[in-house]
Amino acid sequence: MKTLLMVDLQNDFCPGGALAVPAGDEVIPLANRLQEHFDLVLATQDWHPPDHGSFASRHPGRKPGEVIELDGLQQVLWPDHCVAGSRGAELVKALRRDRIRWIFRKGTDPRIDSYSGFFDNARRKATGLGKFLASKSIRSLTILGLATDYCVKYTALDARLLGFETVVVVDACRGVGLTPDDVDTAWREMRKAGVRIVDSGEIGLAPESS
Ligand code: VGL
Ligand code: ZN
Repeated sequence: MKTLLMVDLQNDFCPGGALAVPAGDEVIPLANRLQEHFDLVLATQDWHPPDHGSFASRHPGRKPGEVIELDGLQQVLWPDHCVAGSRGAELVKALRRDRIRWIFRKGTDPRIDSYSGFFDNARRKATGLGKFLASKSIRSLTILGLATDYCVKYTALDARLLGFETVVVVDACRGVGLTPDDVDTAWREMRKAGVRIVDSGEIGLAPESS
């Protein structure tokens, strides 16, 4: 079954949002078109409590972009974003949603961030995505979304770790780029882990594989 996972296509990651990814909204029309080439469409949603530990506002004297230790892990601090139930946490309105079978929420524990759509950053808790895919005997996964250097990267790396054949659609992703190299480094790390990086033009052209 050809499976598409759309990562964090939420208002807060688009221009005007709390943690705007430059040109993040540009991927939406592509995400809409690509869905038609897949049998199963899934999504992730960053979904934080208002007092989430990744919010700089929870750490007096700290600013977004700084790195602290949170519950034993290195944590980049972010502006308050994707607060559960807020408008910023909603999937982008222009995103076609009628084909989304399930949305996996992550980052719900105030003490730990979760970039990957599979596990939180300490791998203490799973979102259910891995089990869902296993229950349907799905072995390959195509990923797109926001942000290349955080949630897309960690989702793709975990997919590889779990043994999925993993494809990321390069032109359907955009990165945060806290430092200028972050996005290039993310692509390099994904490639090194065996992720196949393709252009949207290559989707739907290949013969049925899974
Ligand atoms: C993300 C930073 C914080 C992402 C989520 O979706 O890439 N980045 N929370
Ligand atoms: Zn977040």
